[in-house]
Amino acid sequence: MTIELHTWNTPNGRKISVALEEMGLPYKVFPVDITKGEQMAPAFLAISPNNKIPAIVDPDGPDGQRVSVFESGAILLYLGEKTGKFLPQPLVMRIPVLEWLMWQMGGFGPMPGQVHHFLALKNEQDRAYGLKRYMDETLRLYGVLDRRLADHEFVAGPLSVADFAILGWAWRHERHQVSFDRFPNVGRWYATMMARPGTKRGMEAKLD
Ligand SMILES: N[C@@H](CCC(=O)N[C@@H](CS)C(=O)NCC(=O)O)C(=O)O
Repeated sequence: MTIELHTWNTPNGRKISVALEEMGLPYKVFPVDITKGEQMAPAFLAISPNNKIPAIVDPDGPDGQRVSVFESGAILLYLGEKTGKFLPQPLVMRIPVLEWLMWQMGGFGPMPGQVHHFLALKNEQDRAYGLKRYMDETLRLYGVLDRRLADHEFVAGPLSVADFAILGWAWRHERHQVSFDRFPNVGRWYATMMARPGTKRGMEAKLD
């Protein structure tokens, strides 16, 4: 049955369209225009109480029950559990997936997101401190990822939902003004990911 994807054309939204495409799950996009405040509509808040995209509704959830899920990390884990894809069962293999997924959710997203915010400010005084703080942290995180990918093809061993999560933000590297010249292993991983047909479809899906 078709999954409803309530989303917008943003890094957190792209994680889920990529995952759905890679998993071969049928889905229908329900755009939530966050530039017009549609994330505050009561019908959306009923499935996403934190008023942020993405959220999904699966009419064929556990025990055939309709279920909704918000928070992109929770959605990725749900879809991985549902399909048995990109989320290994053995705990020893699942640990790095959880680690790198949480790493993305806690840092490699919130930090470049702040860079996007401060870059857009006009007032130099308002801009300078925030931009330095969040750019330094964003570059540190890219360094962490680059070291990890130096001896791993994908971030958590086999391709996993953690790669989809990180890709959503790496996809916006030009917007947060990070060049892969400084992070060649990230560049290699990014090219591999973006060449995958499923990932490509997820990146090109119309979300707005
Ligand atoms: N931790 C959340 C973050 C989601 C998020 O920040 N979504 C942004 C777009 S990328 C949003 O909906 N912003 C609207 C708002 O803040 O009102 C997740 O990963 O799902």
